[in-house]
Amino acid sequence: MKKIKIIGSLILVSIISDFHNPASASSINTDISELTGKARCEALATLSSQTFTDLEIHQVDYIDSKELIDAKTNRLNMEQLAAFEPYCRLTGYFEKRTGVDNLPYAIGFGLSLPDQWNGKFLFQGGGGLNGLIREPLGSLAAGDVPALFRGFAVATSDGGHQSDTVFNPYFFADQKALINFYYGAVEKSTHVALELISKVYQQDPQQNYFVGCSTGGREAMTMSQRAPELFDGIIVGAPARQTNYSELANLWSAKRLRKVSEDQNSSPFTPVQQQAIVNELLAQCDARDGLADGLLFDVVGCDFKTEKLLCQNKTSKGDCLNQQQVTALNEAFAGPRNLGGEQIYPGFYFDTGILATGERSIPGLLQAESGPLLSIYMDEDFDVAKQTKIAKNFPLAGGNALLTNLTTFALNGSKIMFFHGVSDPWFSAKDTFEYYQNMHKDSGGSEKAGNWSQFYFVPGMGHCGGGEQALDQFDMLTSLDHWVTEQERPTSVIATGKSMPGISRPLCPYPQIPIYDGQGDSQVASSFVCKIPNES
Ligand SMILES: [Ca+2]
Repeated sequence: MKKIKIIGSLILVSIISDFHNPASASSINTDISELTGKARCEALATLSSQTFTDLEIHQVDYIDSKELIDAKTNRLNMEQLAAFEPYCRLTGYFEKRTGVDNLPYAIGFGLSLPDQWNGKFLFQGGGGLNGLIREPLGSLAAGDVPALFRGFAVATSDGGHQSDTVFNPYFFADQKALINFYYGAVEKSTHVALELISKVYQQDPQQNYFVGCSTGGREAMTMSQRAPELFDGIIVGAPARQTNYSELANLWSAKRLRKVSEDQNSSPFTPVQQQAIVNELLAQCDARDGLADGLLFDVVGCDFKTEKLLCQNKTSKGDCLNQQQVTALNEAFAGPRNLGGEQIYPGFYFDTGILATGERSIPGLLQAESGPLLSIYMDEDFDVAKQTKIAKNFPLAGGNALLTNLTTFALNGSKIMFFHGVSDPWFSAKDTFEYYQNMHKDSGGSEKAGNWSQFYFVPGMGHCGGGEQALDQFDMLTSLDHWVTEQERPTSVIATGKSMPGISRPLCPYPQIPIYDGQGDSQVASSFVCKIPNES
């Protein structure tokens, strides 16, 4: 591995071995299309500094061994790491400036260029409040083989500000940093990446893709809404699309539940009661999809009657709820309303992951914890007028992904796939699904919009993955790629999960759900058919 640092026109070789001086590097530049592998990677540092006046290449590394990748930080499993292929990794900064309070700002980006390019580009969305340049690998929704190791050139961005942690809100004070966080950084980084790719491979990508979850999911949505001709295919996972109101809903839900707990500082439900809630939910809704398997695929059709949990309807003690608890449970999941009774955020689905303790994913809703941004208000009484005002004026609100007219995106021939873990306690699958339906309404109706957009519920899954019992491993990227390049609309996406070894299921595009055929091995996906519930 070799590290090259360039600042402006000055080249600093941080690990000096046989690297060339600027003059000889320049001569490499003219022949970059003839170079491959490590030599091309080394030449890239000079090429980019000559091509972009505003671009500062921070570091160029040739990654020729999987040992050089931090699998834990990058959340790569053994299979994903085993798929390794060598690549050139570049990080750089552009739009450097001094912002408010004399703080330095820039847009940082990362770009991974595989030795064996498949002619395609993928932008990897960010997470949290960004601030970090993550390793561009494209592993999300890509099953066992990250996009980079399939040959995609993969880019990512720090969102336009720099921090050591992903929840540092310091940049809220700076207008341009906010604009970049809203949408500017990913769009501009995409253009820089595309320029670099065409210089290196001497060819523009044939397809551009965007895949992101959480904040990355919001970025993915934002690109479909604000840059409708830039990407040919987009995967939106659990988008942080209106964090101000989802955080308000988290706060509301946690406070509503704590109000009926004995000490008001924790969940009102004992572990036995939590399990009883999920058991009753399973009893009422699990078999709606044809099989009582612990996976609630008929998310939309499940109308959970919580009153069945009341102690008067139960014989044994300890596994039932009193009326106050049932009311709190209903209200917590129904989501907050303003003083006029208007719904502020759509609330949450009941699902098996609501009792998640935090070991495999973020604590589920029954734990009565708030989200990360408004947790400071957990010690106050919930005042709906005050909290709604705070949420409305929250600095992130300007970046909410609200636009529902995707007609230009559709006319461009682009495709978009949404997925959301039904047990996600931070952002509700219900909210993303409502957006999806409104987007259809405003983009030509469901029949037309269904030709270029799909929505997948992932039961049991927490925020972007994990869950007590969930099939959170799936390769949506292959499906999207086929849809874009071969015009093959995906019929299902096969999912597996570490928490459910040996089990596979098809995830089906709404309104279909996987229905067991009643004959085959109920463990495996091939025994299930995607159908609309209650249709033969
Ligand atoms: Ca089921």
